[in-house]
Amino acid sequence: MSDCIFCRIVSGDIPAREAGSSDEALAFHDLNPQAPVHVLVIPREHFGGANDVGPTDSERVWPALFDLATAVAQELGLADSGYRLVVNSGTDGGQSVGHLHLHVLGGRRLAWPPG
Ligand code: DGP
Repeated sequence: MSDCIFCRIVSGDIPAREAGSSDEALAFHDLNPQAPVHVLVIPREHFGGANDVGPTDSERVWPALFDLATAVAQELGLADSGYRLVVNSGTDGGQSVGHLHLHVLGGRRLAWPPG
């Protein structure tokens, strides 16, 4: 989608600091980090959000996101100290960009529950 910021990052139109990639997914550092490590993992294909990954795509899309997220966490040294994987969905979930993304947050102790 040409008007989607994250699609434009996938296509290279908008620069991003890459943290990892696979055939299905791309990982890059968040522009507005909420932790010392804050990486976004997105599918290369456009899905508006969690609700838009139907049964046809789910076996391909979700494992690709979680596989790359855990690889990035390992690569960035978070595996032992721990980290959080988050998908914000819709208004109450705090989703601000309409392209499915998984947050990888780590590098400090994270509070729970979220405020
Ligand atoms: P969410 O609120 O869950 O939709 O998270 C969207 C995140 O995307 C937010 O933490 C800021 C980040 N973000 C928005 N625009 C850009 C961008 O152009 N580049 C990068 N690297 N991150 C962005």
